[in-house]
Amino acid sequence: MLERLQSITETANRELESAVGLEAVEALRVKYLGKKGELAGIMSGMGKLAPDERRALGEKANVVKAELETKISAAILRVQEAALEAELKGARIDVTLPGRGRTGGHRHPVSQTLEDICAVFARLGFVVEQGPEIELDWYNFEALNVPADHPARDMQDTFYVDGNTLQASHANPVVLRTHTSPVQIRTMLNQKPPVRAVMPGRVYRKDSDQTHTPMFHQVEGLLVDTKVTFAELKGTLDAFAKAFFGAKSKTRFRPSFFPFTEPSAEVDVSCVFCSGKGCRVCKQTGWLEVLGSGMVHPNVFKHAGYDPSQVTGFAFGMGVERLAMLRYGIDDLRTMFENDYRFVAQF
Ligand code: 2NL
Repeated sequence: MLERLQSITETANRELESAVGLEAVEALRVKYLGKKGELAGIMSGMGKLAPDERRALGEKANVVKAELETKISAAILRVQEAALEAELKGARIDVTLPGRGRTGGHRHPVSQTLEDICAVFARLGFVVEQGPEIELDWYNFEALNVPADHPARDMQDTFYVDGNTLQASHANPVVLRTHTSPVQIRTMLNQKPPVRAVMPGRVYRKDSDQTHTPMFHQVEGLLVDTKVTFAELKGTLDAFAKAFFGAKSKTRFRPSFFPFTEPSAEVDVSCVFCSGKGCRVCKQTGWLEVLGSGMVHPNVFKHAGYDPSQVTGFAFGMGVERLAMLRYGIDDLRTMFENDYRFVAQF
């Protein structure tokens, strides 16, 4: 029996040394130390032996059992290390690599610019008003004194909403708003003067080329009170330009025309790239066009339920994509609409 115990120990050691994988080691543990294993087999036959033989065998069996347990633990460690080694070699995982950092989200440069424009006007006392992007023709054109034959009303320039494609056959066609001005009409119809508000949002025009997209963003503004003058329009928009483009910016007002304002002016800001010296961006003029503006036309007040003999006001509008491009030095409008994270993350 002692000899058999000795030979079991030797075989077990050999098998444990060459075992590959955790399962093989576990199988050997069951084979030698399990309830029906080799060692248990020897122990069960001990009853037939003489007492001193039994004691000698028992002592030896306990030693062998402890030895096997140690060897099995060592074998488990060995196969686990071998498995990790194989994984590292296969380059499936390199636990020594530093962790990958998480990139935060980014607001789109158009959103940032839109919010910044509104923030400047908020400091000047303007509130933010919003309204529908799908709008009745009346709010978008009629109330704004845009004549029926104005080219902006043409189906080639304006998106007419399904079921309203035959503009002439409908008393009140539905359009995608072409500017945020209808929000100003709605605001005036809903509240008495004074009004001091900016209207940011998406607008839609049937334009698509290098410098125009069918959807873009606008911020318009409206200030109505008694005795509002053109001087206040100039002061307000000059203050905006200095806050948005920098304190050294200058503005210039050029006569212009919009159906909804009279008089009307286009506002230029001294070129942000060359400080007015003349460069490629400002086409050597030293000026960049950034805003349209004017004194609210009396017909617009009438449509909005205000008495033009009692109130005056000024209004203005600007394109957000254009201001974002000037501010961040972006030269291709299309990058704004590609939703490429690598683009967005630069601002
Ligand atoms: C531009 C020009 C402008 C307005 C928008 C406006 C609105 C009402 C009454 C009068 Cl309710 N005017 N809006 C006035 C002048 C210019 O926008 O170039 N926008 C990108």
